[in-house]
Amino acid sequence: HWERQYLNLMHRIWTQGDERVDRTGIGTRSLFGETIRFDLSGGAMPLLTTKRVYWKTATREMLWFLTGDTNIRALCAQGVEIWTDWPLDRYRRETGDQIERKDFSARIVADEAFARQWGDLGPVYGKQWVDWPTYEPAGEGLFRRGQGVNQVTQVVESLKTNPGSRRHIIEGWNVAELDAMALPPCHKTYQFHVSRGRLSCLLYQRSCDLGLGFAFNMWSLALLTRMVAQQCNLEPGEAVWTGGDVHLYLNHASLVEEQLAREPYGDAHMAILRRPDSMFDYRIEDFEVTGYAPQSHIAAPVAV
Ligand code: UFP
Repeated sequence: HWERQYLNLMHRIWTQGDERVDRTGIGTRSLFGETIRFDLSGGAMPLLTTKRVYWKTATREMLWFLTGDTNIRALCAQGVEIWTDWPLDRYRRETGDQIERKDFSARIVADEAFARQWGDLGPVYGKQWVDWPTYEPAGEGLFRRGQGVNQVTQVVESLKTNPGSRRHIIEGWNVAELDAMALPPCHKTYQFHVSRGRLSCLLYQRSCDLGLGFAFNMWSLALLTRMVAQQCNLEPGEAVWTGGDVHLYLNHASLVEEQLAREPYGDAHMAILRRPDSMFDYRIEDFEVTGYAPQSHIAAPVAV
């Protein structure tokens, strides 16, 4: 079962990882440079079965990235709170108001001006993916903003017209804008590859919280690959996940223990029920997952 790769990696990190103090102050055990592969043939999808993965939440996030939006408002309005902690943290720090997360989220949804002031994450994934900034000379050594680059459109186009290219890349790591982002991109580079009519994608993730983030990141990698494959009339190939600093937080001990005691079983599949006109026309109802019967959810704290 593909999930063995994940459980083995979890075990190796927990028992052999380098223990270090990280940015969050919680502490991690970590290994550097790891790969997990998944074969997407026949519609199979990499959903962990040793705990419930909320794939619809991750899918809503992917659709939100593709809109180019960087404000959490649209996510909160759908009950997706995976990005809420960052703006909430900033709001609490800057105002001293120790508002509850659910109240903060409700206010973001109800109050547009409040959302504009407090809900934006800066130029994170969505912005870089569909509107990477460019500059053009404006005379006297000055520059003005040019037309942004839609990397997603460009990759679909290049896959259709030049499938053999080695340059099919969507990049999130805009060095000049890192400081303005709530969190510098983790899943920073997606490279697509066509071989024998099959589309594969390799994700390079610079930093991975294996206990929480990975399940989402692996699903999203596969989802994006499936969507791009559909748009390019290619069969799904492999999803290849590569992590730089792959870690477990020290406060995830009970998650690790619980999950390593479980046995993976079953294979989830996903159908895309419609062929939307472009990468930007998918809706949550277009995705149907079957054969997913995971073991119960395992809660664990998120490091902000
Ligand atoms: N993280 C993930 N996947 C993501 C994401 C964050 O695993 O998609 F956005 C985790 C990795 C790390 C933390 O534990 O969030 C980011 O911290 P840093 O920027 O210090 O690597």
